[in-house]
Amino acid sequence: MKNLQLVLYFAYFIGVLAVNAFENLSKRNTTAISLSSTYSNSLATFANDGDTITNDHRVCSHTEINKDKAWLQLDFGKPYSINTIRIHYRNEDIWKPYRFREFYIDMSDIPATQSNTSERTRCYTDNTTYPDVPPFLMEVPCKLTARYLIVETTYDAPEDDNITGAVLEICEIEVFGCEVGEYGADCKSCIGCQVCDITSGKCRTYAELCMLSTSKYYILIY
Ligand SMILES: *[C@@H]1O[C@H](CO)[C@@H](O)[C@H](O)[C@H]1NC(C)=O
Ligand SMILES: *[C@@H]1O[C@H](CO)[C@@H](O)[C@H](O)[C@H]1NC(C)=O
Ligand SMILES: *[C@@H]1O[C@H](CO)[C@@H](O)[C@H](O)[C@H]1NC(C)=O
Ligand SMILES: *[C@@H]1O[C@H](CO)[C@@H](O)[C@H](O)[C@H]1NC(C)=O
Ligand SMILES: CC(=O)N[C@H]1CO[C@H](CO)[C@@H](O)[C@@H]1O
Repeated sequence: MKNLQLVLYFAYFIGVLAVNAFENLSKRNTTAISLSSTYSNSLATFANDGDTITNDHRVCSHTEINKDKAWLQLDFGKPYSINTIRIHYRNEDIWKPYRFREFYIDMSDIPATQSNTSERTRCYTDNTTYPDVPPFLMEVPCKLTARYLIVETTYDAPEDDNITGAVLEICEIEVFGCEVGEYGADCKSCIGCQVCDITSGKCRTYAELCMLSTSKYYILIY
């Protein structure tokens, strides 16, 4: 079992190096991270401190209980072009990612405190239904350009006996992308135009970058 875990961890690590040479924007010193509310000492910054431990909620971000909505927001300070997002979710022996069902990810130029979902662009919707749980480690494609990235949920997990409402418990979020006007894993300048598709480098209009999202399938990292 230990060996298997080691092999899987190694495979994951190779995956990180091979697939994601894109810059990890959540760690930039110009990126601000925030939560809709904070449970105990489980601050938003636990989700971008580089610590990817998922089996100890004390080192994860955690929103307050008994709220209708829970979100985690990354403010990049200006629009960036995103390629993929990797989320490490709380996953303890006694507490699986029940509250992670039906989460969604939006991008917007309006912050979460001021926007409703109709003013954002959806890049991912989880459709996990009870009693299944989403994978605690997942990489989601999100090819959009905007200033704010919002992971949000209104889901009320049935496993929460005495607690109602939505809770988010993100242990780490890594966002891989480039400056607007760059593409490819090493973030090269677009050729022959101002803005282009982040993976192919094909010239696009800025409006297209803010609307096109081909994200549908997540990649399991195991
Ligand atoms: C932020 O990061 C950039 C690039 O790594 C660096 O040049 C700059 O000095 C940093 N600024 C602060 C305030 O740490
Ligand atoms: C969302 O915001 C828009 C613009 O402010 C507003 O017109 C609309 O009624 C809002 N929708 C909801 C469901 O609050
Ligand atoms: C839920 O509430 C009941 C009655 O107040 C209490 O006995 C029980 O310990 C609570 N369970 C949890 C998990 O807090
Ligand atoms: C979840 O369902 C919505 C609505 O049917 C769909 O647009 C979306 O692509 C689904 N998400 C995934 C990951 O399949
Ligand atoms: C979780 C985390 O910090 N991931 C990566 C973010 O980006 C930096 C620099 O590119 C990497 O060193 C981290 O491993």
